[in-house]
Amino acid sequence: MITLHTWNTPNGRKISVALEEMGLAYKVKSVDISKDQQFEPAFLEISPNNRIPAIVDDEGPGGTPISVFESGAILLYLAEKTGQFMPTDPRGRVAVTEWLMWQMGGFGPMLGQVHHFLTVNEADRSYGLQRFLKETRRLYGVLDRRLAIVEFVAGDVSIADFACVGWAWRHQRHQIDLTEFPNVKRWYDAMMTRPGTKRGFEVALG
Ligand SMILES: N[C@@H](CCC(=O)N[C@@H](CS)C(=O)NCC(=O)O)C(=O)O
Repeated sequence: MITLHTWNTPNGRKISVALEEMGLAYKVKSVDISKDQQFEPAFLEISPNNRIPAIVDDEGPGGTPISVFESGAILLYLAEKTGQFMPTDPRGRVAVTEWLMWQMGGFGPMLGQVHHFLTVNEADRSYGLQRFLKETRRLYGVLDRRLAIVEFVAGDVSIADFACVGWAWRHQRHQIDLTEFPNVKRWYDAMMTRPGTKRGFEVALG
């Protein structure tokens, strides 16, 4: 059994989507980040950076438990464990890894800054909000151009899609109108009609 330590956020949803898509049995342990539960010692033992998500897999390598933190590392672990959503050919693996790293380095951290600056009072937020709104639009443009030539982010459906859809799910919050990015909209709509992805967004995380 896998325990998913998480909260109802884009990074948390990436993993519930992956677990549902892969058909893995798991239970959810909510970590209420609005109450600073991410700083509790028991959680820090499995997630030393005090961020959700993290997983504990009772049946890790060699049949013994393993914990994994960082959503990108979790997605890679689950893909390797199940042999799903990560191609076996080297070129396909490079594409998935590229787009997973692209999400982890930009299409998440930058969008999250928009979410943050929207909570800051107007007098203090102008520079930061404009900077990260611009960067967010640039990243959606990159994704839109990519999705003009491939059906899914790295070709076939992969963990790179699960990583990106977790953040695209919050497009309204970071003030993106998907009709301005038609290829992203086509991909997003396709992802959201997948039964596993739908379940991953519906499951209660806290
Ligand atoms: N790079 C990390 C980022 C995780 C992250 O930022 N999680 C947020 C919620 S989406 C969190 O736990 N925030 C709690 C805090 O800032 O203390 C990952 O992808 O797992």
